[in-house]
Amino acid sequence: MKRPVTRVAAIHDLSGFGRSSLAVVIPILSTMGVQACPLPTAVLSTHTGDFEDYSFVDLTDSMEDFIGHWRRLKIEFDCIYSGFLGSSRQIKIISKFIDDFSFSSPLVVIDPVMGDGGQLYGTMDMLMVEEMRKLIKKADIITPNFTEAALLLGENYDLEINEEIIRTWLVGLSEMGPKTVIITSVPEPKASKNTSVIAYNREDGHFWKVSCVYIPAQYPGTGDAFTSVIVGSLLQGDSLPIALDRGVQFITAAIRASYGSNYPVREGVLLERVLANLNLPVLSSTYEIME
Ligand code: PXL
Repeated sequence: MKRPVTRVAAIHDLSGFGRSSLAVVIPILSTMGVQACPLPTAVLSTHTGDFEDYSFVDLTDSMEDFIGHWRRLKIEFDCIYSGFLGSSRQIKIISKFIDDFSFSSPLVVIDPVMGDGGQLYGTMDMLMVEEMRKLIKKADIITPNFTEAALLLGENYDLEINEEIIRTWLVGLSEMGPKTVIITSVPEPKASKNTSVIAYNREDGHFWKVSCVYIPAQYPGTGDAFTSVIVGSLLQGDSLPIALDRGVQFITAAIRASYGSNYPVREGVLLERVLANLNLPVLSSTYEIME
């Protein structure tokens, strides 16, 4: 019997305060009518950006037992979606998870969360980058930000990038495994007030771009929110450019709601104020095809 809602294995940490990872992924997928089944990688009191003395419980040892139970239950997933991971061992566990649950042919989406603004996050190191290069081989779709794309490719983080170079990055990342590569926070040196999301689909050879106005605040969890909207949208049957549009429009609305009310950046975007936008039809579309 066909299930009435699609089902995602959501492999991320749970940070109690600061709106990132599962605290963002679950409400977005639920609002989009998708069942999120969390496989928590760690539980933290807050996310690790801009909070000191956070408390952290690593769940690496329990993950294999949780997965074992899911395997005995023979759960069928329509999508496997991973984000922030706590250790290189977790990457190996997820790689095996993807193999073990391949029987229902899930869409494998890997958000290689490792850093931002040209820097690795404090809990990451180059071994994680190495392991992430192996994990993305198994992905259908990856959604690195500009920093993570540079790390995966071993390229310099250079804000003076142009479209020709970013195309080579997209193709290079796709040659590492994933059919679809979506790079977020791509700087636009010619229009410094803008940033863009640029995507490549190896199967049809198309490059897509959605520009957005840059807002000078780095809210945590926006990458998690963006990829969650992409996952929800694709599972609802949208095409890649429409999914990109929906992701960018949602994040823009969330950042504007927060920035406009001077909300503390480290607490993340005012998700609760904009979640309902996900149920609106796409009223205006701004994607461009890059020829
Ligand atoms: O949003 C990415 C993320 C997820 N989880 C934790 C984080 C971060 C980014 O800082 O610290 C724990």
